[in-house]
Amino acid sequence: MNKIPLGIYGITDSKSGKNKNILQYTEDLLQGGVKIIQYREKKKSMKEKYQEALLLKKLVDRYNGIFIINDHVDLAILVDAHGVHIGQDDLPISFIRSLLGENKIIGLSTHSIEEGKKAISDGADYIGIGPIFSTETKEDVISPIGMEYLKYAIENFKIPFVAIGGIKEKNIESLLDLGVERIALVSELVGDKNTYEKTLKIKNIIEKKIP
Ligand code: TZP
Ligand code: MG
Repeated sequence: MNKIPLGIYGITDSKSGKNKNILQYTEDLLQGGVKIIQYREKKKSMKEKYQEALLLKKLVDRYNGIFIINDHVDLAILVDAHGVHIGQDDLPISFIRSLLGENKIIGLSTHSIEEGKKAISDGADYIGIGPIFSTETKEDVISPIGMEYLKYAIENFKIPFVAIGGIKEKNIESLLDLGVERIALVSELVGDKNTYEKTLKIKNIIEKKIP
């Protein structure tokens, strides 16, 4: 299923949002114009993740947004999320597809042209490409992948891809100028003292380039 919106891809993060309420900052993202939210919480118990994900799904539904669960296919099924986002070490896409069916979204993180091509042939609905710049948000982070893969994806890939990693207000235009249409920003938005204002500002920067 391919309905990955253009523009900002929002992701929850307990590190950047440590002094904030997850429902409040997610609503700020949605009010600021984000149409897709990924629930990505690495350190919480499954019980807590279930409770939060249920509430967030309801919230995102109110904004007609898309709600994606990181890592947990079971949780995605239980809260009727729109899909899951997985990594290279997770179960193969074909297994996850057999659990979720054709109508759910499966996104996969990729770091090289080879991983991108494989994700597409395996049936990913969209891919993440990154980290583009250095980031402290991801704990097991690898160094920035460089621009070659991103440029290759812009020229060749027919499925949606989301650039991620170290993307800030100050470097977003360089990506838009290359032709990137979907951009994940985590600490820049969740970590800002006014997530709503910051999101709106970045949404306006993007919309000048991709109306
Ligand atoms: N995957 C690759 S980089 C990253 C993830 C989840 C973190 C991006 O966070 P930030 O704060 O936008 O650099
Ligand atoms: Mg993962």
